[in-house]
This record gives sequence, C-alpha cells and structure tokens, in this order.
Amino acid sequence: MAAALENETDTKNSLPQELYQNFWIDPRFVPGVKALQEEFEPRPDDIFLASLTKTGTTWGKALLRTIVSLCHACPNPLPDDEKSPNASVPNLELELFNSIKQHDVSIFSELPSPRVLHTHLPFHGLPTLVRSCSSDCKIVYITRNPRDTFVSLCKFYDKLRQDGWPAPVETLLFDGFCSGSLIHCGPFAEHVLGYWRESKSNPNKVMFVTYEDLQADCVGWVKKLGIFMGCSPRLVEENAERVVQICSFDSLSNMEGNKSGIALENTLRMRNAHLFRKGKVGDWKKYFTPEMEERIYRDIEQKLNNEDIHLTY
Ligand code: PAP
Repeated sequence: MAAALENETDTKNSLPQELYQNFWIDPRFVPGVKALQEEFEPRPDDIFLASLTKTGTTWGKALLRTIVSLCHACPNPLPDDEKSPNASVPNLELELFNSIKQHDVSIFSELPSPRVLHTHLPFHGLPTLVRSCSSDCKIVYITRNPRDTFVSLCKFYDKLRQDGWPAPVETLLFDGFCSGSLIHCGPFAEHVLGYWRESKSNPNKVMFVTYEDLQADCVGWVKKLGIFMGCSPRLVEENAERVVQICSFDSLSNMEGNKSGIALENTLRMRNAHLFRKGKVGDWKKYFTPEMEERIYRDIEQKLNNEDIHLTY
C-alpha cells in the first residue's frame, strides 16, 4: 500500500539529494561516484550512454545494445526475452550502489567487449578517462523536451507510490525539477548543456540525440549511431530497420524481462514495467498550466534556446 504522505517536509526528506560537484545526487551514491571518477578505466571500444532520468534511457539502452549485437564487428549476442535493457546495459553509479561489492569498480570488468554502459552523471562528473579525448571510447547523450520529461517523472513517481515508496507530491516535484534539486544529476539545463557543448567541440567523441529525433526518424538515427559507434556501414544499413523494430515501444514493453522483471534487486527494487507508459511526444499539453509553462521556460528552456538547442514540444 502507498505510504501516506503526511506533509511536504516528510515528502521532501523522502528524496535526499545533495549538491555534489555542482550536480544534485542522493548522498548514498556519492562513494560509488567517487570510486568511478578515480578508478574506472574505460576500454577503447566502450560505448557510454548518458541521459537524465525519463529522457529516453530505456529506449537508448536497447538501441545501442541492439546495434552492437547486429552491426558490430565483435557482436555481443542479442539479449534474450528475459533480460530487460536495464540488465544488459548497467547504470554505472546505480549498479555500484546495488552491488554487494559496493564501490568496487571491478564489477564491470566481467562484461564482454564491446561494453555498453549507462550513466546519469553530467559530463563534468564522468570518470576522467572516459571524457578524455585521448581515450577512444564513445559517448552517446540522449535528452528530451523537459515538459514531457517532467510528466513522465511525475507519472513514474505515482507508480512508485503505489508500490509503497515515499515520493514527492506534484507541486513540490515541479519546483524541484525546475530548480534541479529533485532530479537525479540535475539541474536539467546544465546537464544538457555540458554534453551539448562537448558534442560540438568533439563530435567524434560525443553524439547528441533527442527523444523527439528518435520518434521522428528512428531508422535514420540508428544509422548515424551505428557509424558513430564504429560499426560496419554495410551491417548498419542492412539491419537498421530490424534494430528499430526490436526496440520499439511495443516490442520492449512486451518483453518478459520488462513485464515482470525487477531492477536493482538488492537495494531500490524497481519494477521494469514502470519504465513504459505512453512513449509519445507532447503529452505535457494535457497537464501544464500557463504558470508551469512560464516557470519551466524561465528555469530551463531559455537556457537551452540561448545555446541554439531547439527541442520539439
Ligand atoms: P529512466 O531514466 O528511469 O530509465 P527512461 O527510460 O529515460 O526512464 O524514460 C521512460 C520514458 O521513456 C517513458 O515515457 P512516458 O512516461 O512519457 O511514456 C516511457 O514510456 C518511454 N519509453 C520507454 N521505452 C520506449 C521506447 N522503446 N520507445 C519510446 N518511448 C519509450
């Protein structure tokens, strides 16, 4: 049963976040982040997916993993139906937190190459060797318009609340989303700008893609991603449509591992099914008031527009 939310103070305490290196994070994850920053060694063929929560992480994980399986010179087998993208593409900081060997970055050494790994960390918070241009690993960044991201986050917390999680009420969540304090690794605009700037100065290192881009032309983006990731152009061309089909909302949400699986079993225990809701662009129009539009524009969207990032709403 859902835990009763007594008042806003209790609710706020239910999402402990602290400002660490200029981004907001649950303090329980900080030791793992420090270990990553100091000890994690990337392999030249590693592919990192970076994103804020609810911006297309699950879809991005599935796409990159499937591109590697179907188009890479050293393919990993396709994950079976039991395995959610969450399991086949681990999140670095959450997996460390969940591991019995907490803070031991060697847990990632067992994964076969090429590894596809995910993180919510901002660009400046990545392990030094991952962001360095002297290492050959690649970074794909996915983002989404902040209005749909917020609605998705709100609806996700509604589901968690039904599972008994304490979760912030909508007004408090909106305030924390805009200021950045209630979004894992926020603020939103600064997170996006960090990867955007890097994708402009080092396009061979960082590729920037949006959820709305994928909705508009997924086959085209799969081809671009495959080439960026160093896959065979012939295999990318031959398999792009199959990749898109395997990773579609309907296919992914009907995978056994996504219907019944649990992520981060030792700690957070989150149902994979909660990662699938509507998968549409523009759902925010049903929920936003003019005041919300004004606030999100002022706190987030204006900062993106100022640097020529124009998202689809
Ligand atoms: P996470 O950061 O907690 O892993 P994330 O996967 O980024 O969440 O976001 C979930 C959103 O992606 C949901 O959006 P919605 O609430 O607006 O519906 C979910 O439905 C959507 N999503 C998941 N998989 C796909 C997919 N294959 N295609 C399109 N959208 C998807």
